[in-house]
Amino acid sequence: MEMLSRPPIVYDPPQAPPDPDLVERVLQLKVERNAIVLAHNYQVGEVQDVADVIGDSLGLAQAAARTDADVILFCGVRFMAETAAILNPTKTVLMPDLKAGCSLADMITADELRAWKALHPGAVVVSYINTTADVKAESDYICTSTNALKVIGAIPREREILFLPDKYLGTYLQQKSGRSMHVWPGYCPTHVSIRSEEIEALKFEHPAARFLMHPECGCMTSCMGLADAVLSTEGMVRYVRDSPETEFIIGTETGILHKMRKENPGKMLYPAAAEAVCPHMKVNSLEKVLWSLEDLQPRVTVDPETARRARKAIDRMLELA
Ligand code: CIZ
Repeated sequence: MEMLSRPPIVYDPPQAPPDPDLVERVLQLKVERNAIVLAHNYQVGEVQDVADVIGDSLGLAQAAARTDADVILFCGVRFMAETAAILNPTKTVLMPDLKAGCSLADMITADELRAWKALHPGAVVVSYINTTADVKAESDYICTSTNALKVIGAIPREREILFLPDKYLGTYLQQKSGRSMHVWPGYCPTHVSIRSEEIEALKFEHPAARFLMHPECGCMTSCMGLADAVLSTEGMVRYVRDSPETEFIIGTETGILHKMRKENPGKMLYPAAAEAVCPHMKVNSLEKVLWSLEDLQPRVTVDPETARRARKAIDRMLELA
């Protein structure tokens, strides 16, 4: 009965609307610079609201490849802008703030991967898209949470697999594919803050709510049984949009709720953990978007040889997807 006396959960508080002059100046500059603004699903609302495309890292990198804009302002974290730069070597790729890194991507370096490969000669290296360009260049395949099972399924069963860097996604893939893999012990600190106790309490308060879980969640083992679906960010956006259900518990970074709420005004969306806020994603702001468009800085570049090798691994994934 303890759960009945639990204080109500304070969901993400409403944000003050941005300065309309700032918004206006950003919109003008996009035209003057022939720039496209791409925003990841986890960006703050005011950045999403001035974006031309909102999506996951791969979808945004592909949108960058389709555009005839001269300038791509990538509002996400560094590995995402690097992926866009690798897929679009002739375009100017900017980020509002180069300090927007990724704790998960930083959990394995290219040197560490080379040492790991040396212990398993002949193994196939499958790297999650949350990796630096240097690590991608050492990989055979890149995957996203949308296509990881397809990528694993394309590798002959007799081949040894090194999967990196997320141990929870790796565990999920092993369970779903029935393949045993060597998994790097990395994790996303934001997704680790999502706990099964909170989900159980939310389900108790909202019994009709569907729980959508991201495979990076640290509570993978205890949360799997509670999940109605395990999905990537784009998978969650589509699920909420297309489902006839009206209540959802969203098990990923809370920035995604902005887009979901705009698209689904009649549906109730609860963050699985109000504290699942990525500090790196939140480094970007509308002011920094403006400064970046004004100065055409900071630019994201990838060493051409690293980009060539990383691109091979990305292209292998794209051929399968
Ligand atoms: O690829 C992305 O954008 C990430 C990191 C997660 C997802 O599920 O979309």
